Amino acid sequence: MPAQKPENRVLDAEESFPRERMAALQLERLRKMIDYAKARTPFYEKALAGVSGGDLKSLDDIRRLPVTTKADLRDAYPLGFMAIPRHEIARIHGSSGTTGKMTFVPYSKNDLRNWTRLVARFLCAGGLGPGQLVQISFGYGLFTGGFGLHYGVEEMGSAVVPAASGNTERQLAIIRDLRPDGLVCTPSYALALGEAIRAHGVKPGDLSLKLGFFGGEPWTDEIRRRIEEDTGLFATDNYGLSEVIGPGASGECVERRGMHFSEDHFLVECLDPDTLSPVDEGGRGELVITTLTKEGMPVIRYRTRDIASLNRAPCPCGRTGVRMSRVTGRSDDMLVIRGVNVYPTQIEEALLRVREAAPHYLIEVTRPFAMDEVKVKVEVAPEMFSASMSDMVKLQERLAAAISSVTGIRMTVELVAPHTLERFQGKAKRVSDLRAAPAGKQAARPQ
Ligand code: DLL
Repeated sequence: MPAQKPENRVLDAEESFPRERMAALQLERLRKMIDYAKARTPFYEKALAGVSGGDLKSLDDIRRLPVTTKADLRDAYPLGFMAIPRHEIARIHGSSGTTGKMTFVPYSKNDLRNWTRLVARFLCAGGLGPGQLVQISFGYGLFTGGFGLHYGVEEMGSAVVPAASGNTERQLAIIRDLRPDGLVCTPSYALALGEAIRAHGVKPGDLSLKLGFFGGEPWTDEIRRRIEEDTGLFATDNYGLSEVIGPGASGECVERRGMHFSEDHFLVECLDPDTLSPVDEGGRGELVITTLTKEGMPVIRYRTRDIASLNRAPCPCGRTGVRMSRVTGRSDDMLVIRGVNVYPTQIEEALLRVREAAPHYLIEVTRPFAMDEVKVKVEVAPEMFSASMSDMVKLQERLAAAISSVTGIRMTVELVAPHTLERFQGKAKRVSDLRAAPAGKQAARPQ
């Protein structure tokens, strides 16, 4: 049953501001933000020495300011970027990141109000109206997903089932018995839930689910198609990161041609990660985000490490907010294989072109002789699992060819039995990096 496209509705006037009006608002807020951050945080007092907000004559002048990195935040651990007195903190979230120390993010009362509204904006954009019931299967905790979505759903006048993440059988019982209209989780968990729904023999037409709001990690259109096939819902993507707010930085409308940024709260640039100069209009680059209204922890030109492109063309939905493409990867996830840059999402895209492969895979990276070597473990789809050796060899060959056509590189493909790879309840971990394994675990370099 094809997912039904919801009606297009817009929550706030700012979402459809003419671009010039938005640019004027951004410049006014940016100037204030520079002075605010300088006056209240030692980091920006130093980094922005000699600059004041009034010096910026246009938004392009932001390029004269230095960038802020995750390492800068870590150096200021735990709350060195906080710009409000301790008694004004309304909440603290955090992100563990893939490596290293946690980052804590303090919010003021106003920040929480803005955040709630920003989440409601993308929920509305993706089809949620008042009076609906939404199951939130994100973790509730330091991670911004659970609480962020929770208050956004309530802001929309809808109700929440705070299912939190994990316990797939219980999630399915809630879906079956409470009949929610919407589902919120990571795309990889939606995939796992869809798979479990299918395994229970439930047809999408028997489910109540109509809308899915998925985010927190990269995914592809092919994964979206599979989730929709298994569940019958209409799935939209939304993006954000704790350092700038959490979910709610951008989200898809029902056209699903990119995620609209809320530009009244964020100024977004797309830069070449090596030179930090702007990429050509529509080109891929690293998103660099400046918060325009954040009080608790403002960031100026924060390097997200997320690679995507920006599109300023008008959208049929009427929103004018710049649209970002899907994130194709994080610049720190990039693998260099025999000199070629490859992102895990490219490998995913290739695998999912082959119907007999299940959308469950693990990329194992080793560095036996100074170059990255990649082995891709792929589950065979249960209905395709065959005892015939020659069919399996052919499938393996087709997968290797698909990967090679997308990435330009031959990789070793290993087929594994259905349901043998790990399923994820939060963000998926699809790359197993064994390059830093202790000496002796990997082959010695030949002389
Ligand atoms: O993941 C915030 C969030 C929660 C967004 C729920 C959407 C839904 P962090 O844990 O700080 O915050 O991780 C942020 O996750 O820099 C991206 O690399 C990745 N990410 C988030 N959303 C998407 C998305 C939350 N829609 C990091 N597509 C970001 C691709 C995403 N990557």
